[in-house]
Amino acid sequence: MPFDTIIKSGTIVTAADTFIADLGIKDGKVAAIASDLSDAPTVIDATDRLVMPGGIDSHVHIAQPGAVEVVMAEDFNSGTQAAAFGGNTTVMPFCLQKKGQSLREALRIYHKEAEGRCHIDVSFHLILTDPNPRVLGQELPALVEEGYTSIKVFMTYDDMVLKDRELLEVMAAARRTGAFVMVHAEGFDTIRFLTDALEAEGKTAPHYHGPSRPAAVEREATHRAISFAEMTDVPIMIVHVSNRQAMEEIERARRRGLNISGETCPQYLVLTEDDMDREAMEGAKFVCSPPPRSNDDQDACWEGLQHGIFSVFSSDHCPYRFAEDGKLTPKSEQGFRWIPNGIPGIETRLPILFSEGVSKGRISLNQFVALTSTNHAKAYGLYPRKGSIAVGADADIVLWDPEEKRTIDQADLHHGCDYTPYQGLEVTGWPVMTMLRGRVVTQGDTLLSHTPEGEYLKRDVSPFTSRTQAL
Ligand code: DUC
Ligand code: ZN
Ligand code: ZN
Repeated sequence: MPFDTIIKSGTIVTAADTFIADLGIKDGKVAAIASDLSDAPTVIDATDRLVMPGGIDSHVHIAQPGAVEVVMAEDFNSGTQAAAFGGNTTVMPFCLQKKGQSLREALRIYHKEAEGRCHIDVSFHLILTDPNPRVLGQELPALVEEGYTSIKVFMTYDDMVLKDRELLEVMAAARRTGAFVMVHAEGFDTIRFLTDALEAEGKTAPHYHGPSRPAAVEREATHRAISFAEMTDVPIMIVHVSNRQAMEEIERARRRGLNISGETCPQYLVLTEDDMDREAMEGAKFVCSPPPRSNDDQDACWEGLQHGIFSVFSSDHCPYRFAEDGKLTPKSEQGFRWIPNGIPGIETRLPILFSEGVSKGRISLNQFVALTSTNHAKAYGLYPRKGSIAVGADADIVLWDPEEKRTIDQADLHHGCDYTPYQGLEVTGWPVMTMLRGRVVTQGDTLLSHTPEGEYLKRDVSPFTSRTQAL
């Protein structure tokens, strides 16, 4: 039999094209795209459905340890299930190196957590918090060779921040090894200075998280990171960009010919600083970094998506329960400084961008696919195996009902968190089936992959960095 499965009469959408066709799947790969396929034991009618490459969420945190009393509300089982229900087939969580720890030891722990628990494919970025000569000179080159081809660095947080010299050393090592650097661009000292000043005035409610790290903090760090990338001649990705000023830094750098990429996230499109100003500790549910900002900043994030300043749209899923082990530790009640930074969003990323973007006419269907799947695969070395619908690619597919109307409700979600910051948001468009390598993982509200079939993905070096190396 030529095919295992045929998806019939769907509207296939890639980053480039939209057309009605049948799609034949064999041995987990797309085997044919044609006008009238037949001969398969399973035929799925996709009339009036969009058939798109499964979402790739290249920025999620799963089972990542935080401060001592805080627990992340997600393991690889719940996180990858929720991702599948949200139309995703690959996620890229972070593997956090603790100070003094080797990268290999950090990876051993994360692989153990993920092994056998993933319902979709997974690949780790490395967070470098201790970039000593052994890490940069020996471990990193070997790990890049082994398919760990991206690293994240932080310009803030007590236990993660890198000094400017360290940032430069990491970027120089990236230049040598081909690792692609993702930057959390907020300045440590500026945040500390403003936080201390706010606390001295008794301003400790969750709402003050925003003023403790205003747009200028992010703009300054973005500018600094871009300048360092220019000096060391490496492409970088500025992640979770929240505002106009930071977006314009990236835009300016790109106009000058620098290979700087940008990422934004749902929270910067549909939440604002006012959400952190809700009664009592409710505002803590929206505390993430960078924080949600103004309506004008939302507009800027849309402009960045529309004009390609941002090439990837990720969730930055970083879930902490609204409970004693998450947002509401005894310390958090003393002041916003102690509220864990991060919100859930792995399951709602695609519906939010589809509804606010495609259904409301802000972006095209093809831009939607590029921003949620294709560009992630390209930037992080998974293309063309992932990120498109093409003969030979993995049959990672989401079937989408563009007309389905839903109101986002925590009761319907599958993540490990006990709330969603998007509660009550009305959306048009919802994933109705997610397939991983030709096998149905979720259909409607049912999980069909009872045995997790997700694989760990080794990645090629990013084409951005391989071009740099070739210079
Ligand atoms: N950075 C992230 O990437 N995620 C959550 C918190 C943070 O600071
Ligand atoms: Zn970050
Ligand atoms: Zn993050």
